Amino acid sequence: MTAQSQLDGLIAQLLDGNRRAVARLISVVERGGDSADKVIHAIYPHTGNAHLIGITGPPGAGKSTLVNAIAKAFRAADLTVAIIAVDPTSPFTGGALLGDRIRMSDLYGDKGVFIRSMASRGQLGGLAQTTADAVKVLDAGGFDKILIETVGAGQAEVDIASTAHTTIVIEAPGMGDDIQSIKAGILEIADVLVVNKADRPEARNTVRALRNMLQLGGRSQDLHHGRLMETVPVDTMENAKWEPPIVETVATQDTGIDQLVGEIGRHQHYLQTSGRWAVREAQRSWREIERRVVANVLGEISAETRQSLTDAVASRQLTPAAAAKMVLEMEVAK
Ligand SMILES: Nc1nc2c(ncn2[C@@H]2O[C@H](COP(=O)(O)OP(=O)(O)OP(=O)(O)O)[C@@H](O)[C@H]2O)c(=O)[nH]1
Ligand SMILES: [Mg+2]
Repeated sequence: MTAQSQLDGLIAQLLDGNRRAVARLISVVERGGDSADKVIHAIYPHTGNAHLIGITGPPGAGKSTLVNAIAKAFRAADLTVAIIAVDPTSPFTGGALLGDRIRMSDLYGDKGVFIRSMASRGQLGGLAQTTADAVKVLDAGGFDKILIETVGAGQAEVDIASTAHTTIVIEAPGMGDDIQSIKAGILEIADVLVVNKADRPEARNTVRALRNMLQLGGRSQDLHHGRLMETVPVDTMENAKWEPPIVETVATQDTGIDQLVGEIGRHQHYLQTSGRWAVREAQRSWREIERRVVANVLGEISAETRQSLTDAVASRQLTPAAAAKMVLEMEVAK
């Protein structure tokens, strides 16, 4: 059997709901290259049905425990669930996240659940791209809900979270100064805020800090170029507005999970009824085009060329614009 017909067979099985095909095709897209492109090309028309849910927050906040609890709640509602645990800080898969797998073990053996760990292995386009491709495989595989867990570690988690329709930002009390631990930028991507470990007394402070930050940030959402959007009719404003709720949970005891799952459902409903679902799809599409353009152009540049251009710009011998032009000309000359 040729590699091509083997791939075709796997793709047919995937679209038929075969779980083994899911795992094998994720490995193919993880490796990248022509086979990955072929897979994505074949499955792309079959994607766009899953609800993608990003879960991010600082290390140890309880993301995996919460993902486990959310997945169980979806399963109870007879929805199929895929979980991708992404660790941008680790170059390895498996090892670092093994703990997660064990914690999620009560979901093992359930054919309606698929769990996969991913780490950054220097892929072209980066982990965000690999994750987006794995999500496509899962989407085409027919999973209703795709949960993407990413540890909060700089820009990476913002990228990966923005792959989702609904982004859940988890905080936990006692992780240093409450406000300091909540990074700027993270609140902007949050559709639902969770204060986990609500069994701890300090959780009250975390909730209060988040509420204050939301109120401060919330006002600017009504501003456009610094002016209030008075021209927008009130009913449209109401429709277009989503106030991120703050949900308190004790993931280890399944406390607050019903409310959290309710808010996730409410957000999905909001996206669909306000027209925002299409807006997010468009944003996601453009971000991916952009990411691929950059990866395609820069991926071919050698480390030496990169270094010499960087040095020339840093030492003011070349402007950033001139360097960019040279990179693009190298691309055209290929
Ligand atoms: N007291 C308390 N402990 C919790 C709660 N949720 C999770 N934990 C514990 O917190 C620790 C970290 O939980 P994880 O679910 O692994 O956290 P995580 O955010 O996935 O961690 P990383 O993936 O390593 O960043 C574990 O020991 C959990 O049992 C909670 O609601 N209350
Ligand atoms: Mg985890």
